[in-house]
Amino acid sequence: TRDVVAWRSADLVALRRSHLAYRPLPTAAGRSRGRRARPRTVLPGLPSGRTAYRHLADYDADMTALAARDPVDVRAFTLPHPSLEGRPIRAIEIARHVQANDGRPVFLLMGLHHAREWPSGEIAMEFGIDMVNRLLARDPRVTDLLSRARLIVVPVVNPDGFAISREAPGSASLDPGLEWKRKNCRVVDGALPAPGACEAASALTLGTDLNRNYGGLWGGAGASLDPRGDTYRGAGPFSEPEAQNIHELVSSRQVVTLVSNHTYGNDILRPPGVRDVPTPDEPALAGLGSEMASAAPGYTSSYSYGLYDTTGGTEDWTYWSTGGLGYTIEIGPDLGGDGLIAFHPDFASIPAQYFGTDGAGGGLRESLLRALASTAGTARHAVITGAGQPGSTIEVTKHFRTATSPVLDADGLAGPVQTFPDTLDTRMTIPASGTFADHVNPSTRPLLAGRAGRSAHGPLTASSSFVSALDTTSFNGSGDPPPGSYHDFPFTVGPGDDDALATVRIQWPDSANDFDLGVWRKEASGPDTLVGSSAQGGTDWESARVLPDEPNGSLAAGDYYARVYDYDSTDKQFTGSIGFSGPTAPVAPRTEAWTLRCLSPAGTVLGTRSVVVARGGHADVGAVCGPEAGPPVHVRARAGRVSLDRALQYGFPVKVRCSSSCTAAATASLDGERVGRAPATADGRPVSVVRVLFTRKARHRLAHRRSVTLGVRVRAVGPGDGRGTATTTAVLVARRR
Ligand code: 0X9
Ligand code: ZN
Repeated sequence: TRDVVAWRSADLVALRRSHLAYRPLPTAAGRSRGRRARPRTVLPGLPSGRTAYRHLADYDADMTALAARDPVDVRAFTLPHPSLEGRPIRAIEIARHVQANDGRPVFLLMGLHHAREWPSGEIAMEFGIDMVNRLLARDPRVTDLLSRARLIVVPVVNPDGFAISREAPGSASLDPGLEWKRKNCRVVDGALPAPGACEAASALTLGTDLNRNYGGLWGGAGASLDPRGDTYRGAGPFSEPEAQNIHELVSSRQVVTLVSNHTYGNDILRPPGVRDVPTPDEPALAGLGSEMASAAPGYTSSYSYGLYDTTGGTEDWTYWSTGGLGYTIEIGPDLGGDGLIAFHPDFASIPAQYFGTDGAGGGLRESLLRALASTAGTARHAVITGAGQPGSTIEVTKHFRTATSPVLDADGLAGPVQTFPDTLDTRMTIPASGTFADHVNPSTRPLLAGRAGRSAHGPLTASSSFVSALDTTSFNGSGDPPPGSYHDFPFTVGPGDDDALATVRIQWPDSANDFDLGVWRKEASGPDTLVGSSAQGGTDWESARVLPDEPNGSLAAGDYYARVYDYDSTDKQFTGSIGFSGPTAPVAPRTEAWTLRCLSPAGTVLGTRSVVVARGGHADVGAVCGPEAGPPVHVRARAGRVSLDRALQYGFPVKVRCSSSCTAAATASLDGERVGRAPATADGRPVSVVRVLFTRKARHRLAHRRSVTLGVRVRAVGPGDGRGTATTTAVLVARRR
């Protein structure tokens, strides 16, 4: 790209309102210093007593000292992969009696994915020190929380980048511009950096953006393909050891709450990272998001895509693949100027961030305490209880394949999705009491649960196109784009239309030009509503999706317009198209199980269970370590009445009654051949309805039948793995044709 430099240029609030004046991310470093934050005098000192930003060695020393000061409650450890320049990535775990290998839920707090965002590491480290201080002082709230939950702090995810950024000011050997380094030290894809290569001024804009390298949804919108781009996604999903560390950490622990600190913008951001229907966990995610935001003066809780589109961000893997609630906190306000200084303003502003400015006990300290309290409570994760020999291991695992986004090519065209194997594997030891409680994420991945309903879209059913107006003036600034810098292309959605998606795409011949795109809905009164947007830099395309207001609804009827903003164009030429897609048939909700095993200290498998458990739910597996099974379950089943046509499309219900709580699954067969199945129920209630869905083959085979009688077999599993089965028949009759 050219010199289109705008480091999160203007006031973020104004940007948010204008939406599109905002530049996703810069590609080259500005140099000037902005104004300084006002020092606060009335606030207490930070928990560490520090008055200046840490250097990398200070983080190391602080973690070592904490573990030495309170070895009962603090454990320091090193993540599996060293950085590209060979540095260890260190972590501390803080909990009452930290060494006990019990099943307490985990809150993971991280900083410094982005090298220049120094406060992101400070707030993480200070919170860790604060918690240890409070434990040692027997503070009742902190002692209670850390008796029920664990805190893991990884203050410096990207030590190579941070060391460069932190040492650049005032260093004799480093270019001062390196203070604004953002990414890691992947100077050449697939290779380790030659000594000194990452420290060269010319490498400032090279590297992979670790917050675009996570494998879940990797490679989609809001990430760059240019190794010099500020949001460069890297050579492949999890190609960077620094992101892979967090992947492995989160895969080996039950991280039910995750906060990744960044700067700046005073935001608490939650998935999704690109505009879409809300996640299946919107109530829980929004709930904790606002609890955190309301504790810190000036902070607001919002969807991640409200800032701008991202894919391959931390939560795109952690949330969608584990179900752990994940957030990005953008610490600190925009300070104007060239936007750079707000990435690490004067250190004197840090206490105000941590303690809040109103002296009312708020600030990020309180936000993080609320995240810890949410972790300790059981409303937002799942609990598996059971019994077994003390000293045995309870292992909870899941294997699946993680999918990237359809991987975009340099023209922004979607290529195939890539997948890779993923394993979640966590362990605890059964305590002397002989009973255990394992605090885990829900068994069904949100990615799977989110497929329920109508979130997929059919093929393009209609489209129209438009061409550039050639009469705009480039805006290339911040604040509200002035009239004359954009042009509107109207379209309508009729009252009878059943469109589940509209896609507006513009493209232009030369990526030296830069247009942005907004899609607006006209309102009868009041200002129009922005319903879709796309604003990148360095591409020759933008693409915005417009979705219904309700997850399974249709686009609201009305007048819309695509607004094309001339951000920086000399050619003034673009072409655009507006396409509509209809809905696809609803998808039945799916469930997924954890595999729980009890292992003897020697590693012998003593028992295995498949456990389906929802967020906020509880599953008891009974005595899981012995050969003895629980009492058998008596089961009755009855197939509901629905027409064959409907059944082929949506499945048919089977009502199940068990003599105790149970999870039930069913299969349907015709002439001894299986034609459909219902996955296991999630809630373990004695009475439940399972829905049998037909296989694709059976749907074809049965499509023209008048009627069909199926054998239905229900299998149920109750407490202590007690089992039972029942059979019934389902008679399905076609509507008269
Ligand atoms: O772009 C980013 O990575 C974050 N902003 S920053 O200025 N600190 O670089 C925002 C990321 C938000 N999105 C996700 N976490 N998915
Ligand atoms: Zn960041």
